[in-house]
Amino acid sequence: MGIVNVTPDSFSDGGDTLRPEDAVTAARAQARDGAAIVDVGGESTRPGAEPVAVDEELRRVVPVLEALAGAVPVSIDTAKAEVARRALELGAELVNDVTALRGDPAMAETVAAAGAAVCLMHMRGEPRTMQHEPRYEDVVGEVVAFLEERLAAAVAAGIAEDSVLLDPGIGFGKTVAQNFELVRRLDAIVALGRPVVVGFSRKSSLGRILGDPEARTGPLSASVAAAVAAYERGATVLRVHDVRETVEALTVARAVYAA
Ligand code: HH2
Repeated sequence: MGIVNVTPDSFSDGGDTLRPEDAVTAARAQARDGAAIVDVGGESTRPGAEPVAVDEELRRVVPVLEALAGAVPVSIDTAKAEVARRALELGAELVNDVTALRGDPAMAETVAAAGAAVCLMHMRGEPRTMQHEPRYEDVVGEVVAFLEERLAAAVAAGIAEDSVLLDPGIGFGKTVAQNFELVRRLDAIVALGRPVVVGFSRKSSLGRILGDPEARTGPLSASVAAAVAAYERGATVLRVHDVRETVEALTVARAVYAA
């Protein structure tokens, strides 16, 4: 899954693809480079991010979705039902909701009515405050219990179980150690029986484990390593900014298994 952020403030690429034509070019390039789907987002969820109004989010993403319709498989990264509905009308196949259907009471019904797929992600708190001393007794157990409950809620709302993907939410209310523990013990999430999405790309835990305690991002090399580690533990969707390098690394990792 490639990432195209149509935002001025995303944590690693804010502003790079804010102009619709730049976002469309980036999405097409990611598809050419091997992305199975491109995740288009108009609101940053970085720690401390301020929410974006629905009109502004639509203004950012709709021209991009219109241009990509029918050409590139698209996922819409939004917590707003109105944005999801418009994106689904324009051909998006998947709603990537970092609130796992908790952010907007109309979201579950919107996804169900369209027969779309949905990614349910674990997040502690909300982006504005989520990194304020995250504490868990057992981070893996709590993430698994949360995802299990959200999967049941999605199915109860009429979303087909087969259409649900689950994501531990790397960096969303977790310490560096907790992020790595979630990848190390990914099998506990895989055991829920749904495809697992992991988004470790460029996240600050990668820069921090490399020795900079103040890092806001992590480098490409570390992002690729994290994607391969997650793949080897059962992740089926890797959400990444650098598609070509990740696809190459995953091709090699897969060849090891095939051999
Ligand atoms: N991470 C980000 C945003 N959306 N969605 C899922 N399912 N999983 C993730 O790990 C995830 C996500 C943060 O990355 P990015 O989109 O590059 O940054 P920003 O939220 O600042 O736009």
